[in-house]
Amino acid sequence: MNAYLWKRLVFVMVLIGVVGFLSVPMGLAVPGNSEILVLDREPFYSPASVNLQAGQSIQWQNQSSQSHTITHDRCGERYGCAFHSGHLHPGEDFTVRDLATGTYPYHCNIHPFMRGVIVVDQKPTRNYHSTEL
Ligand SMILES: [Cu+2]
Repeated sequence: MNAYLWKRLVFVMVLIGVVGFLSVPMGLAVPGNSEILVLDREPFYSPASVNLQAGQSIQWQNQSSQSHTITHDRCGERYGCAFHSGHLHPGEDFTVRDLATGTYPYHCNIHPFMRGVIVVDQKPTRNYHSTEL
């Protein structure tokens, strides 16, 4: 192997190493998805409690035989309604993105006994002095 090819090989190996090294922390920072199944039986919203990091989206998939809503509890108040799906028919899904940090209890308007909660935390990479708590 001549010197030129050797240098190219070293360059490529270093590049692969750098990309691999960077992709670990970047992978943690890239928003992911969280899925909740809507079911006919308990816990109805499965899982009923979900923790997200800021920037992640969340999707409900109605796998039950009836229509439901995914309704933030504060939608019954004058302010602060973060999400409301309307009637989600069997087989449909509903996605919420960019929820602010906080705790979001929600329910089904049609079946109020169906309850769940979403907790959105700060990204762990930030050194953050909370003013919201
Ligand atoms: Cu329902």
